Amino acid sequence: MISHPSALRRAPFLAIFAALALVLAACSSGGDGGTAPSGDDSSAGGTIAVIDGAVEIGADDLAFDANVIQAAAGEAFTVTLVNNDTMPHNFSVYTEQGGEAIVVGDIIEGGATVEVEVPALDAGEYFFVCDVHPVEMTGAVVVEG
Ligand SMILES: [Cu+2]
Repeated sequence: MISHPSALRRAPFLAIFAALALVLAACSSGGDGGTAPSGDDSSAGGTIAVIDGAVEIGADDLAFDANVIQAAAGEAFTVTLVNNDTMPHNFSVYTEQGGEAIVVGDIIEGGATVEVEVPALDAGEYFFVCDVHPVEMTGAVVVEG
């Protein structure tokens, strides 16, 4: 009779822990499920492709209007940055975030446009960024070929 009450008292705690574990598992699996389909980041900026050696990207509201640029391996291309914002922006490509600069574009004021020549790249994924806003304005150059 002495041990039974303590066992009964412990049971609800175990049930709570089990419930918490289930909730945590549900949350984390929900998070994973959220990242998997976001492979097509069309809602978060979208994908644009280099066509005939050129691609245009806009900047507005502290954001690029695309976060993936698709390009062909071994072919240089021109990125036209159209600054629709009131803030200055530029367009640069690095080997990776914090990596070596491949090209650093001129910083232009709102309303201006600049062309940035990106040299031919090997297949792989590169990092593009506005150097003025390296936290908010980033994306990937995906080179295939
Ligand atoms: Cu910027």
